[in-house]
Amino acid sequence: MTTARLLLLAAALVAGACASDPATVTDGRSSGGDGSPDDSSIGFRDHMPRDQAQQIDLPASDGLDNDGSGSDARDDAPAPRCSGTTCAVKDGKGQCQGGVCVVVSCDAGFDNCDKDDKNGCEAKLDSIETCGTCTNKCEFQNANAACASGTCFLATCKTGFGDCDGLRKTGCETPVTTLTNCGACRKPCTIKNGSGDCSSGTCQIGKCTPPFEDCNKAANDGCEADAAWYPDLDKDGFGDTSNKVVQCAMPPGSFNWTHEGTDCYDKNANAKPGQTSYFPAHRGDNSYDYDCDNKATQRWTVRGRCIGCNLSAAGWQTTAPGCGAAGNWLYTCRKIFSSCLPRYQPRTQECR
Ligand SMILES: [Ca+2]
Ligand SMILES: [Ca+2]
Ligand SMILES: [Ca+2]
Ligand SMILES: [Ca+2]
Repeated sequence: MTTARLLLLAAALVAGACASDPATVTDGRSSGGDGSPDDSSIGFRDHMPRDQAQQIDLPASDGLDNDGSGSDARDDAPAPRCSGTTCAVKDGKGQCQGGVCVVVSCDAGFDNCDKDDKNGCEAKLDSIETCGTCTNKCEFQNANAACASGTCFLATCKTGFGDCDGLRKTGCETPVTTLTNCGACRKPCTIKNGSGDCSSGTCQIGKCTPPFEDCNKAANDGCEADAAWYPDLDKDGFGDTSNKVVQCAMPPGSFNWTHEGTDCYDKNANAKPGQTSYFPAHRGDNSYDYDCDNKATQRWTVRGRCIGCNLSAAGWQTTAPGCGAAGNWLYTCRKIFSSCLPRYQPRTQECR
C-alpha cells in the first residue's frame, strides 16, 4: 500500500469510530488489538469531553521520548494520548503537546503537586497534606491538625496532652496527666487529707493521710473520713490511744467509740484533755495528771505571810505539800495584845 492510501485509511477509521458510537469515548486500547484490558482507573474516560477525545493509539513503548519528559519511562506508563490543542485533565486545564496531555493550570483549590500530568491536579489544597500549597503539610506535636482556607491550624490535642502555652508551633506540648495540669491546662489535682494521682488524666486519690480514708469512694471530697476509732470507756468524749482501730465504719461494742484518741486515762471521766479543775485525790492510777499534759500541776504553791500583823499572802505554813498531801494553810493574821497570831486551817493539795 502506498503512503497516501495508508493515511486515507487511518482518517476513515478515526471518522468511523466517532460516527458509530457518539455517546461513548474509549481510550482505544481495549479494542486496539493489543490485548490489554481497558484501564478506566486512569480516569481518562471519565474526564475527557467527547469532542476532545480524538485519540491516537501509539505503541506503549517505542524507545523514544515522546512526552518530552527526558526519557521513555513515562511513555511506558499507560498514558492517554491526545490530539488537537486542548485536552482534559482532572480539576484543571490541559494542553495537548506532542500527543500527550499536559497540565497547564489547575482549578482553584487544586494543584499538580506530584508533577505527574496523567493524574491531573491530584492534590486538594484544603487537605492537611497539602494545605494552601504543595509543600505545606499540617503537623503539630501531639495534636490532630486541620486545614482551612489554606492555613494549618491545631484542631484537637491528642489524649493526654494540652496546648498550655497557646503557641501553635509547639503543638500540644504539655502532658495533662500531672498534678499541676490534670485533664486540662493549669487544672491542679489536689486531694483533701491526702495526695492526688493524675496518671489517668483524671484527678484521683493517690494516698490518704492517716487517720483519714476515702470511705465514700468519691475523689471529689478526697479522704473525707476519719477512720481511726478509739474506745471511750469512761464516756468523757476522749478515747484510749492504745486501742486504736482503723476502719471506715464505727467498730461494734457495748461501749462508746470516738475519733479523739487523746484520753490519758480512760477509767476516769475527769481525766481528759482540757480539764481545768484540780483534784485532791489521784485519778485511779496514782497519777494526778487530770488534764493530760503529762505532768501533775499543783493548785497552791505560795507560802503564807503576815506583815505588821496583816495578812500579806494567804498560803502554806511551810513548803507546799505534794498532790493529795495535807498541810497548814495560813488564812489570817490576828493581833492579840502585843502578839501577832497567824491562823491556819488544814488543806489538802489539789492537782491536775
Ligand atoms: Ca472521698
Ligand atoms: Ca475516755
Ligand atoms: Ca478519761
Ligand atoms: Ca497535768
